[in-house]
Amino acid sequence: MTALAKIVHTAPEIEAEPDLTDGFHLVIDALKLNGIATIYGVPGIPITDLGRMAQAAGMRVVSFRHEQHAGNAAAIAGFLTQKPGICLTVSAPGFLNGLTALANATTNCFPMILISGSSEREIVDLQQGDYEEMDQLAIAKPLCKAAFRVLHAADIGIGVARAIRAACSGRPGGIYLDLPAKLFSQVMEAEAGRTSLVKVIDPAPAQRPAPEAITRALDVLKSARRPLIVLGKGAAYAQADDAIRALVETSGIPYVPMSMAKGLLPDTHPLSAGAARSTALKDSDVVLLIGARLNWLLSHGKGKSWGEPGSTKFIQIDIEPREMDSNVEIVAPVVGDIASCVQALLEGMGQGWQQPPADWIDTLKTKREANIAKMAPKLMSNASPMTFHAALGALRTIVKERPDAILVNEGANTLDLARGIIDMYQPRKRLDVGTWGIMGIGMGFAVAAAIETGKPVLCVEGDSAFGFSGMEVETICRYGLPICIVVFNNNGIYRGTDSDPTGRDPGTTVFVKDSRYDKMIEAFGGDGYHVTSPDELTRAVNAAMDSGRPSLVNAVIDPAAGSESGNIGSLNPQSGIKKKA
Ligand code: ADP
Ligand code: TPW
Ligand code: MG
Repeated sequence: MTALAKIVHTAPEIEAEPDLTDGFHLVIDALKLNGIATIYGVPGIPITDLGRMAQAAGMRVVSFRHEQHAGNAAAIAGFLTQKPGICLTVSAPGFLNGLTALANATTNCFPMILISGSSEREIVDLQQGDYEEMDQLAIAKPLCKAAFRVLHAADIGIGVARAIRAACSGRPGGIYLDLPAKLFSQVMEAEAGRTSLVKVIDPAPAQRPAPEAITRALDVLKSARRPLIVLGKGAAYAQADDAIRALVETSGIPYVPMSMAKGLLPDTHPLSAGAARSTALKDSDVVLLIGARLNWLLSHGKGKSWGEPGSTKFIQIDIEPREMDSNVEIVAPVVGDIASCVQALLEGMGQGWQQPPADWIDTLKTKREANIAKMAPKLMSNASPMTFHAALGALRTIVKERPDAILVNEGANTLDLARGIIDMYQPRKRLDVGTWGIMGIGMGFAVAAAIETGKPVLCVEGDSAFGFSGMEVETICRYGLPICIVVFNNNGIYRGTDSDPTGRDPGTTVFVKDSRYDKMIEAFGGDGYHVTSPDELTRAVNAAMDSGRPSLVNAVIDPAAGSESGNIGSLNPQSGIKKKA
């Protein structure tokens, strides 16, 4: 329990009053009771003292420069720890700044709680123009998994408990908790306050699959000639690493990891078909999805990427029943938590399990080796300015030598190429733009990754991507975090070669040429490096990571090397108006 407010009496004849507590302390006590040790946020009215008191009570309170980054930090803390990450903001504008992160957390199935102070209900509801007036609860609702407001100090315990359970149980997601300013100063007896708190028991209960769902799934899997497992970030989140590895190895079924599932098994595993992804998807006849949705990232389970219509049967493991049949028919839905479902499949396979046909394994192996061989010379070029491939070839070696470092990655070419080129070796080491392909997660994810895991962090950032959260380098320096940011500086978005056809302004996708992002971190006492070749890049990143200090490497990339929208140029609409010949 934190220090409790005490009424000081000067008149001895008055009977001693009981110890008191208040809304501030109850919020802190409720979080601590539930094992939540860190708050990410931005201070201001009415939550400035909440942050101070939480710090005084031993919580880690990490103050950012913008709420979106604090929110992203909270979201990825949730992904890494299975406990909801907490983001704390002020009312209206701070709340709105945090909301993007809350919505993104919900979209990605990360457990997080956005706690925002808010203005007085009476004034907000009559729209009388309070300081930072906004009906925050109503605005948050459609953008998160659940939203709650607490009006009485005595309800703080139950409010926090509801938020935690809602964030973690079933499909995880973002929760909004609205705390009006008046709540914080409400006083109640300390003992009553203590008993009002709730320690959430089993916040994410196991959800065991129905035995008949397991039998059905195994029957479909046994009928396969060309089976494939797709591992998604739900599988990474579930922390069922040993069971998943056992399932892959016992079944002998090749697998493809989605980007944040990379490293669940090492990308160098003989059954990894990551480097033969297109062939694996197109030619497979039965696909077992584990914590991966058939959304745009898997071409909705149909079309060219999946071969002839109807040629692929899907088995899906997911905790969310409504995910089944979302895009195509799921012939064997397995609803439950991944640990239980994978365990049940393993048990069902038993002794007599038949390995998949050797020709399928060989096809994928041959394709994988051919693709790797085709890529190899590109990764070894020492040309200056660097291509994406050459720079990523250097970073690939560094990650191989430092497999416990966490890789944060965003950009377009910088993202798509890094995902393919940099092998991961351990679970939950690759954090990226996720389901929305959102730019701006970089520094928030990096800060939380460093704080939650204590491991070194390597951020591989497009120059545009970095700009969305770049001011947080000050936060990184202030907390002295072991984060090395590499900015892939190609002078712009996708490429640095665009121009304004009228000649008036810079092109819409280009930035100031030859910018020195390394000087940004130097302004705050971090270490800047400026490199133009893969050898220099290797030396700089190794030095930065050895030092464990906040560092930023400005890596000059050929402005002409990138392609429009990276790998997803086909999603870019084209003008329907044809130019006259
Ligand atoms: P990816 O982008 O890597 O393909 P998605 O975010 O699309 O992954 O899918 C993750 C899926 O994992 C979601 O449908 C979510 O419901 C599911 N999920 C998350 N945690 C669990 C869990 N513990 N057990 C089962 N399913 C889970
Ligand atoms: C919140 C649209 C997708 S990728 C990208 C933008 C602006 C930046 C690409 O340039 P970068 O990478 O980072 O320099 P590179 O290597 O190709 O040069 N706003 C948000 N999210 C998205 N996805 C965008 C805009 C976008
Ligand atoms: Mg760029």
